[in-house]
Amino acid sequence: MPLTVGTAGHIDHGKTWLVRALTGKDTDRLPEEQRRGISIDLGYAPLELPDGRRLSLVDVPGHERFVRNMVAGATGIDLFLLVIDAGEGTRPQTHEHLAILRLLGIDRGVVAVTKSDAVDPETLELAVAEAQELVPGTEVVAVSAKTGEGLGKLRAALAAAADGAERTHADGPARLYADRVFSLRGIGTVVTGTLWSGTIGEGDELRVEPAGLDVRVRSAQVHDRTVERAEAGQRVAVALPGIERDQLARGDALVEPGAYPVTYRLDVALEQLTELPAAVTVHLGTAAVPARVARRGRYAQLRLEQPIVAARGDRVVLRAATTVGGGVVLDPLPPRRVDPERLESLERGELGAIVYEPVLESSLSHLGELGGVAHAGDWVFSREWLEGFREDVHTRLRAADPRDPGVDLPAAPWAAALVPLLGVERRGSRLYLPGARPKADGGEELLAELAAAGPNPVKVSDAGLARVLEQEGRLVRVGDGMAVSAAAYERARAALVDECTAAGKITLARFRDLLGIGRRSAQLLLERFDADGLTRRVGDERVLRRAATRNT
Ligand SMILES: Nc1nc2c(ncn2[C@@H]2O[C@H](COP(=O)(O)OP(=O)(O)O)[C@@H](O)[C@H]2O)c(=O)[nH]1
Ligand SMILES: [Mg+2]
Repeated sequence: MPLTVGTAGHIDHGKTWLVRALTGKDTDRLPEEQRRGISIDLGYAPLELPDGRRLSLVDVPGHERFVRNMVAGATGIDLFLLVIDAGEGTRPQTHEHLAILRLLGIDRGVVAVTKSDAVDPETLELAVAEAQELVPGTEVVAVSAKTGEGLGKLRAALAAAADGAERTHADGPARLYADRVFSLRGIGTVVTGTLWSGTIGEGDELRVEPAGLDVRVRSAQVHDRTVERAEAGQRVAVALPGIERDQLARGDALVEPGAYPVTYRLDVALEQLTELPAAVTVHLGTAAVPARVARRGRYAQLRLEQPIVAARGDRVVLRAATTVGGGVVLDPLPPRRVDPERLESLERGELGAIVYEPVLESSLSHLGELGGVAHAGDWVFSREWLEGFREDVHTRLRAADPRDPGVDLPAAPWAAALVPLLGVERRGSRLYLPGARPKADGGEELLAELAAAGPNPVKVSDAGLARVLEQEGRLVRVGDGMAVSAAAYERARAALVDECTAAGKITLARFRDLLGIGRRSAQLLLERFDADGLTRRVGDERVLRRAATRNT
């Protein structure tokens, strides 16, 4: 695929004439063809180089259209051809176009000082020197579209510039910003634009964002020819059957479903041309959206009036009356608060540095590969945070009540996933040091007392001790701060189950008589059976729950 050269320069400085002199194609006539539906290409003209290679020249008529097209399609442009009228020298639009090229990172190209036939040698020399100063490191060639003077040298200069140029189009998922939408009889809605990344071909299922409209590609065309798959960097026309022309507009993006964030906020590293106004128009892809600028030093958050599709690393151009600056997107889905430290890390590419406490990995996938972070399940977090958390848990465990030396599992959604990394033992909703057992001081005395009391619950003065002994399975607590021994509880339970199995039910009085205990004691035990899910009250009687029957 040929590299694309975009023309730039002040109006009437001779861009179109130069393109025609180089290629034989009059790009000014293309819009007309386009209106008549003949071509989908905007001012495209193929240029043969002396060595047989081909470049593709894009010449967009008119300053506003140029700017719009530049800020929109510039990722499809690999090289610039900046045209300066030898008689007029640099003009405001020369500077603005150059600034936009720089903001978009298009730094390779050639400067043509044209209309050399119309000025004296001294003026020409001055114009060339001025151009050289304006764009240091770039070859400047004096030419005339009228006489053909210098055209050979210009071709050679373009060839040299193309030598070092590399396509930087990403391999990522498909993304194309619509620059035109129209309908063709018998085909339906057609969207054109530069394919920023990925490929598009017949049958692909894509989505129009921000609308979230699912579409299916009927066909893809490049330079008016149907292709199997259109590739990144190419200008593509995509036919989308089944959707109406007004469901899509310039600025919308055609993307692989779910692959790109749709956002109202962009955190960017700023490049400023003039004092930044508080309100700007943000240009990203073909979208142009009004926004407020929340600035923090070299960074800013652009708060957009309408959502757009964006990705980390995208370049934006900021315009008010003219171009005021630009930026590189550091985070296309940032938190509302602008955090310069976080943005510094992002700018250095230290994606891991923005992760501290556990966050869902999926919530950061738009930022790219996260390096240097720890994982557990769906969560990512920093090792430093994990160390601190582990230390905190262990400190609290060492300080815990010896009768129940555990701490609660944190209520956070990531807690369960992290337990295996903490060097602790999980028992239900509590965490313990490995092997840690509750200390039951005075337990033997209490147990002896309970054993003597049989099925009669005994008041327990030390509630903590009772809880520990219950966890150890040595007693069972009932209401009123009372307890029975585990053995007595089991005997009472067995008696109840036998009776219910035989009689289908049991009353308080019957249970009391079976065990030979007081009414209050019987009631406490029955309530505990209810709480354990063994029995259910039906009026004055109790029956076994079905689940309980199955288990016995
Ligand atoms: N003498 C002379 N005039 C030129 C040359 N190139 C362009 N022009 C004149 O400049 C006008 C504007 O050129 P054009 O290519 O349309 O400018 P654009 O707006 O930059 O595309 C033309 O109509 C010509 O009159 C040249 O090489 N020599
Ligand atoms: Mg022109």
